[in-house]
Amino acid sequence: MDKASSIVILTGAGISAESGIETFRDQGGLWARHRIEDVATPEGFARNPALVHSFYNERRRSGLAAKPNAAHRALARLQKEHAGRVILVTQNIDNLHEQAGSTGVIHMHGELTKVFCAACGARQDQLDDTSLKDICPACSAVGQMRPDIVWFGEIPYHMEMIQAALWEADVFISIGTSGAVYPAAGFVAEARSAGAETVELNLEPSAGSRFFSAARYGPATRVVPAFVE
Ligand code: BJW
Repeated sequence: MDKASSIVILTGAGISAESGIETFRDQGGLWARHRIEDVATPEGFARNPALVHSFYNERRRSGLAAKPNAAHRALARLQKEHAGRVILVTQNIDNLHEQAGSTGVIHMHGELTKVFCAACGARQDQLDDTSLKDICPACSAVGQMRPDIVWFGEIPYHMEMIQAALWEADVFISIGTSGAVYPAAGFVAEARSAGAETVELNLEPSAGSRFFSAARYGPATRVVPAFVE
Protein backbone atom coordinates (compact mmCIF):
# COMPACT_ATOMS: atom_id res chain seq x y z
CA MET A 1 0.00 0.00 0.00
CA ASP A 2 1.20 3.50 -0.93
CA LYS A 3 2.72 5.22 2.14
CA ALA A 4 0.77 8.41 1.34
CA SER A 5 -2.65 6.70 1.30
CA SER A 6 -5.21 7.45 3.98
CA ILE A 7 -6.41 4.09 5.20
CA VAL A 8 -9.52 3.41 7.27
CA ILE A 9 -9.79 -0.07 8.77
CA LEU A 10 -13.01 -1.44 10.27
CA THR A 11 -12.69 -4.57 12.38
CA GLY A 12 -15.36 -6.90 13.75
CA ALA A 13 -15.59 -10.00 15.92
CA GLY A 14 -13.88 -12.21 13.30
CA ILE A 15 -10.47 -10.61 13.93
CA SER A 16 -10.58 -11.73 17.58
CA ALA A 17 -12.06 -15.19 16.92
CA GLU A 18 -8.65 -16.87 16.76
CA SER A 19 -7.79 -15.24 20.10
CA GLY A 20 -10.63 -17.28 21.59
CA ILE A 21 -13.29 -14.55 21.72
CA GLU A 22 -16.68 -15.68 20.48
CA THR A 23 -18.30 -14.04 17.47
CA PHE A 24 -22.02 -13.18 17.43
CA ARG A 25 -23.57 -14.67 14.33
CA ASP A 26 -21.33 -17.60 13.40
CA GLN A 27 -22.74 -21.07 14.15
CA GLY A 28 -22.98 -21.44 17.96
CA GLY A 29 -22.03 -17.75 18.42
CA LEU A 30 -23.22 -15.48 21.24
CA TRP A 31 -26.59 -14.69 19.65
CA ALA A 32 -27.38 -18.40 19.36
CA ARG A 33 -27.26 -18.68 23.16
CA HIS A 34 -28.48 -15.25 24.35
CA ARG A 35 -31.49 -13.19 23.32
CA ILE A 36 -30.36 -9.82 21.94
CA GLU A 37 -33.37 -8.05 23.46
CA ASP A 38 -32.43 -9.37 26.92
CA VAL A 39 -28.69 -8.60 27.00
CA ALA A 40 -27.95 -5.95 24.36
CA THR A 41 -30.70 -3.33 24.59
CA PRO A 42 -31.38 -0.56 27.12
CA GLU A 43 -34.85 -2.08 27.65
CA GLY A 44 -33.29 -5.44 28.55
CA PHE A 45 -31.05 -3.71 31.11
CA ALA A 46 -34.04 -1.90 32.62
CA ARG A 47 -36.00 -5.19 32.89
CA ASN A 48 -33.26 -7.42 34.27
CA PRO A 49 -29.99 -5.61 35.07
CA ALA A 50 -28.60 -8.61 36.97
CA LEU A 51 -28.75 -10.74 33.82
CA VAL A 52 -26.95 -8.05 31.80
CA HIS A 53 -24.25 -7.66 34.47
CA SER A 54 -23.70 -11.39 34.48
CA PHE A 55 -23.47 -11.52 30.62
CA TYR A 56 -20.84 -8.75 30.52
CA ASN A 57 -18.97 -10.00 33.61
CA GLU A 58 -18.40 -13.30 31.85
CA ARG A 59 -17.30 -11.53 28.66
CA ARG A 60 -15.03 -9.14 30.60
CA ARG A 61 -13.28 -12.11 32.23
CA SER A 62 -12.72 -13.92 28.93
CA GLY A 63 -11.79 -10.65 27.17
CA LEU A 64 -9.15 -9.82 29.77
CA ALA A 65 -7.68 -13.33 29.52
CA ALA A 66 -7.34 -13.17 25.71
CA LYS A 67 -4.16 -12.32 23.84
CA PRO A 68 -3.83 -10.56 20.49
CA ASN A 69 -3.18 -12.69 17.41
CA ALA A 70 -1.14 -12.27 14.22
CA ALA A 71 -3.90 -10.17 12.60
CA HIS A 72 -3.99 -7.61 15.44
CA ARG A 73 -0.19 -7.44 15.37
CA ALA A 74 -0.09 -6.94 11.59
CA LEU A 75 -2.44 -3.95 11.87
CA ALA A 76 -0.31 -2.43 14.64
CA ARG A 77 2.76 -2.74 12.39
CA LEU A 78 0.84 -1.16 9.49
CA GLN A 79 -0.09 1.78 11.73
CA LYS A 80 3.59 2.30 12.66
CA GLU A 81 4.77 2.06 9.05
CA HIS A 82 2.11 4.53 7.80
CA ALA A 83 2.43 6.90 10.76
CA GLY A 84 -0.70 9.01 11.13
CA ARG A 85 -2.32 7.61 7.95
CA VAL A 86 -4.18 4.59 9.38
CA ILE A 87 -7.42 5.06 11.30
CA LEU A 88 -8.51 1.93 13.11
CA VAL A 89 -12.23 1.71 13.89
CA THR A 90 -13.39 -1.36 15.77
CA GLN A 91 -16.83 -2.69 16.63
CA ASN A 92 -15.13 -4.94 19.17
CA ILE A 93 -15.31 -4.22 22.86
CA ASP A 94 -12.12 -6.16 23.68
CA ASN A 95 -8.75 -4.37 23.91
CA LEU A 96 -6.72 -6.72 21.69
CA HIS A 97 -5.78 -3.99 19.18
CA GLU A 98 -4.29 -1.92 22.02
CA GLN A 99 -2.54 -4.98 23.49
CA ALA A 100 -0.97 -5.56 20.05
CA GLY A 101 0.37 -1.99 20.03
CA SER A 102 -2.25 -0.07 18.02
CA THR A 103 -2.93 3.50 19.08
CA GLY A 104 -5.92 5.82 18.78
CA VAL A 105 -8.31 2.89 18.31
CA ILE A 106 -11.89 4.12 17.83
CA HIS A 107 -14.22 1.83 19.79
CA MET A 108 -17.55 2.62 18.16
CA HIS A 109 -19.49 0.06 20.27
CA GLY A 110 -17.79 0.84 23.60
CA GLU A 111 -15.30 -1.07 25.74
CA LEU A 112 -15.58 -3.99 28.16
CA THR A 113 -13.18 -2.33 30.59
CA LYS A 114 -15.30 0.78 31.11
CA VAL A 115 -18.61 1.50 32.85
CA PHE A 116 -20.71 4.62 33.21
CA CYS A 117 -23.40 5.86 35.55
CA ALA A 118 -26.84 5.94 33.93
CA ALA A 119 -27.84 8.66 36.44
CA CYS A 120 -25.02 11.21 36.04
CA GLY A 121 -22.98 9.95 33.07
CA ALA A 122 -19.66 9.61 34.96
CA ARG A 123 -17.32 7.05 33.36
CA GLN A 124 -14.71 4.88 34.99
CA ASP A 125 -12.40 2.00 34.23
CA GLN A 126 -13.65 -1.43 35.28
CA LEU A 127 -11.53 -4.55 35.42
CA ASP A 128 -13.64 -6.50 37.95
CA ASP A 129 -17.21 -7.77 37.85
CA THR A 130 -20.05 -5.24 38.03
CA SER A 131 -23.21 -5.68 40.11
CA LEU A 132 -26.47 -4.04 41.13
CA LYS A 133 -24.81 -2.97 44.37
CA ASP A 134 -22.20 -0.78 42.64
CA ILE A 135 -22.17 2.85 43.81
CA CYS A 136 -21.33 5.69 41.43
CA PRO A 137 -18.13 7.36 42.69
CA ALA A 138 -19.31 10.71 41.29
CA CYS A 139 -22.98 10.99 42.37
CA SER A 140 -23.32 8.07 44.85
CA ALA A 141 -26.33 6.60 43.01
CA VAL A 142 -26.71 2.88 43.74
CA GLY A 143 -27.34 0.29 41.01
CA GLN A 144 -26.97 2.75 38.13
CA MET A 145 -23.51 1.72 36.88
CA ARG A 146 -23.81 -0.02 33.48
CA PRO A 147 -21.34 -1.47 31.00
CA ASP A 148 -20.03 1.21 28.60
CA ILE A 149 -21.38 -0.72 25.63
CA VAL A 150 -23.46 0.58 22.71
CA TRP A 151 -26.62 -1.51 22.67
CA PHE A 152 -29.20 -1.78 19.91
CA GLY A 153 -31.15 1.45 19.61
CA GLU A 154 -28.26 3.53 21.01
CA ILE A 155 -26.04 5.77 18.93
CA PRO A 156 -22.53 4.42 18.30
CA TYR A 157 -19.61 6.51 19.54
CA HIS A 158 -17.38 8.89 17.52
CA MET A 159 -19.65 8.87 14.45
CA GLU A 160 -18.60 12.36 13.27
CA MET A 161 -14.93 11.43 13.40
CA ILE A 162 -15.60 8.16 11.56
CA GLN A 163 -17.70 9.82 8.84
CA ALA A 164 -14.95 12.42 8.26
CA ALA A 165 -12.32 9.67 8.00
CA LEU A 166 -14.45 7.69 5.51
CA TRP A 167 -14.86 10.79 3.39
CA GLU A 168 -11.05 11.29 3.26
CA ALA A 169 -10.11 7.61 2.83
CA ASP A 170 -8.12 6.35 -0.18
CA VAL A 171 -8.46 2.77 1.04
CA PHE A 172 -11.16 1.20 3.25
CA ILE A 173 -10.47 -2.27 4.64
CA SER A 174 -13.17 -4.28 6.44
CA ILE A 175 -11.96 -7.24 8.50
CA GLY A 176 -13.99 -10.02 10.16
CA THR A 177 -17.41 -8.41 10.24
CA SER A 178 -20.66 -9.90 8.92
CA GLY A 179 -22.06 -6.56 7.75
CA ALA A 180 -25.29 -7.24 9.63
CA VAL A 181 -25.28 -4.25 11.98
CA TYR A 182 -25.69 -0.60 11.03
CA PRO A 183 -24.24 2.00 10.86
CA ALA A 184 -20.93 0.05 10.51
CA ALA A 185 -22.43 -2.12 7.75
CA GLY A 186 -22.92 1.03 5.66
CA PHE A 187 -19.33 2.29 5.89
CA VAL A 188 -18.17 0.41 2.79
CA ALA A 189 -20.81 2.07 0.62
CA GLU A 190 -19.92 5.49 2.05
CA ALA A 191 -16.19 5.02 1.50
CA ARG A 192 -16.80 3.74 -2.00
CA SER A 193 -19.00 6.66 -2.96
CA ALA A 194 -16.28 8.99 -1.63
CA GLY A 195 -13.84 7.32 -4.06
CA ALA A 196 -11.96 4.85 -1.84
CA GLU A 197 -10.67 1.45 -2.91
CA THR A 198 -12.61 -1.04 -0.75
CA VAL A 199 -11.19 -4.34 0.48
CA GLU A 200 -12.84 -7.16 2.43
CA LEU A 201 -10.80 -9.61 4.52
CA ASN A 202 -13.05 -12.29 6.02
CA LEU A 203 -13.63 -16.01 6.33
CA GLU A 204 -16.44 -15.72 3.78
CA PRO A 205 -18.27 -13.00 1.82
CA SER A 206 -20.19 -10.65 4.14
CA ALA A 207 -23.68 -9.24 3.59
CA GLY A 208 -22.19 -6.21 1.81
CA SER A 209 -19.60 -8.10 -0.24
CA ARG A 210 -20.83 -6.61 -3.53
CA PHE A 211 -19.61 -3.17 -2.41
CA PHE A 212 -15.96 -4.26 -2.16
CA SER A 213 -13.57 -3.83 -5.07
CA ALA A 214 -11.23 -6.56 -3.77
CA ALA A 215 -11.48 -9.43 -1.27
CA ARG A 216 -9.34 -12.12 0.33
CA TYR A 217 -11.16 -14.95 2.12
CA GLY A 218 -9.63 -17.05 4.89
CA PRO A 219 -8.83 -16.84 8.61
CA ALA A 220 -7.76 -13.39 9.79
CA THR A 221 -4.41 -14.64 11.14
CA ARG A 222 -3.50 -15.69 7.60
CA VAL A 223 -5.15 -13.14 5.30
CA VAL A 224 -4.52 -9.96 7.30
CA PRO A 225 -0.70 -10.28 7.64
CA ALA A 226 -0.48 -11.43 3.99
CA PHE A 227 -2.52 -8.47 2.77
CA VAL A 228 -0.96 -5.65 4.77
CA GLU A 229 2.71 -6.73 4.50
C1 BJW B 1 -13.86 -14.48 10.70
C2 BJW B 1 -13.24 -15.45 11.50
C3 BJW B 1 -11.85 -15.57 11.39
C4 BJW B 1 -15.33 -15.52 11.89
N1 BJW B 1 -11.18 -14.77 10.53
N2 BJW B 1 -13.19 -13.71 9.86
C5 BJW B 1 -33.20 -2.08 10.07
C6 BJW B 1 -32.36 -1.70 9.03
C7 BJW B 1 -31.16 -1.03 9.30
C8 BJW B 1 -30.79 -0.74 10.61
C9 BJW B 1 -31.63 -1.12 11.62
C10 BJW B 1 -32.82 -1.77 11.35
N3 BJW B 1 -33.43 -2.03 12.55
C11 BJW B 1 -32.62 -1.57 13.55
C12 BJW B 1 -31.53 -1.00 13.00
C13 BJW B 1 -30.39 -0.39 13.69
C14 BJW B 1 -29.53 -1.43 14.42
C15 BJW B 1 -29.17 -2.55 13.44
O1 BJW B 1 -28.24 -2.46 12.66
N4 BJW B 1 -29.88 -3.66 13.50
C16 BJW B 1 -29.60 -4.76 12.56
C17 BJW B 1 -29.65 -6.08 13.30
C18 BJW B 1 -30.54 -4.65 11.38
N5 BJW B 1 -28.34 -0.73 14.85
C19 BJW B 1 -28.31 -0.06 15.99
O2 BJW B 1 -29.24 -0.04 16.78
C20 BJW B 1 -27.03 0.74 16.25
N6 BJW B 1 -27.39 2.08 16.51
C21 BJW B 1 -27.95 2.86 15.58
O3 BJW B 1 -28.19 2.47 14.45
O4 BJW B 1 -28.20 4.14 16.02
C22 BJW B 1 -28.80 5.06 15.09
C23 BJW B 1 -27.78 6.04 14.60
C24 BJW B 1 -26.60 5.62 14.05
C25 BJW B 1 -25.67 6.55 13.56
C26 BJW B 1 -25.92 7.88 13.65
C27 BJW B 1 -27.11 8.31 14.23
C28 BJW B 1 -28.04 7.39 14.69
C29 BJW B 1 -26.30 0.19 17.47
C30 BJW B 1 -25.71 -1.15 17.19
C31 BJW B 1 -25.10 -1.73 18.46
C32 BJW B 1 -24.49 -3.10 18.20
N7 BJW B 1 -24.14 -3.69 19.42
C33 BJW B 1 -23.53 -5.02 19.43
C34 BJW B 1 -23.52 -5.57 20.90
C35 BJW B 1 -22.78 -4.70 21.82
C36 BJW B 1 -21.31 -5.03 21.91
C37 BJW B 1 -21.07 -6.34 22.59
O5 BJW B 1 -21.83 -6.76 23.47
O6 BJW B 1 -20.06 -6.97 22.22
O7 BJW B 1 -22.24 -4.97 18.85
S1 BJW B 1 -24.41 -6.22 18.44
C38 BJW B 1 -22.97 -7.08 17.92
O8 BJW B 1 -22.93 -7.00 16.48
C39 BJW B 1 -21.77 -6.28 18.47
C40 BJW B 1 -20.90 -6.22 17.25
O9 BJW B 1 -19.98 -5.15 17.34
C41 BJW B 1 -21.85 -6.13 16.10
C42 BJW B 1 -21.29 -6.54 14.77
O10 BJW B 1 -20.95 -7.91 14.78
P1 BJW B 1 -19.69 -8.43 13.97
O11 BJW B 1 -18.45 -7.88 14.56
O12 BJW B 1 -19.88 -8.20 12.52
O13 BJW B 1 -19.72 -10.00 14.34
P2 BJW B 1 -20.55 -11.19 13.62
O14 BJW B 1 -20.57 -12.33 14.56
O15 BJW B 1 -21.84 -10.71 13.08
O16 BJW B 1 -19.64 -11.56 12.34
C43 BJW B 1 -18.37 -12.16 12.49
C44 BJW B 1 -17.70 -12.19 11.12
O17 BJW B 1 -16.37 -12.67 11.29
C45 BJW B 1 -18.39 -13.13 10.11
O18 BJW B 1 -18.48 -12.47 8.86
C46 BJW B 1 -17.43 -14.32 10.01
O19 BJW B 1 -17.39 -14.87 8.70
C47 BJW B 1 -16.12 -13.67 10.35
N8 BJW B 1 -15.12 -14.56 10.96
N9 BJW B 1 -14.13 -16.09 12.23
C48 BJW B 1 -11.81 -13.88 9.78
N10 BJW B 1 -11.10 -16.49 12.10
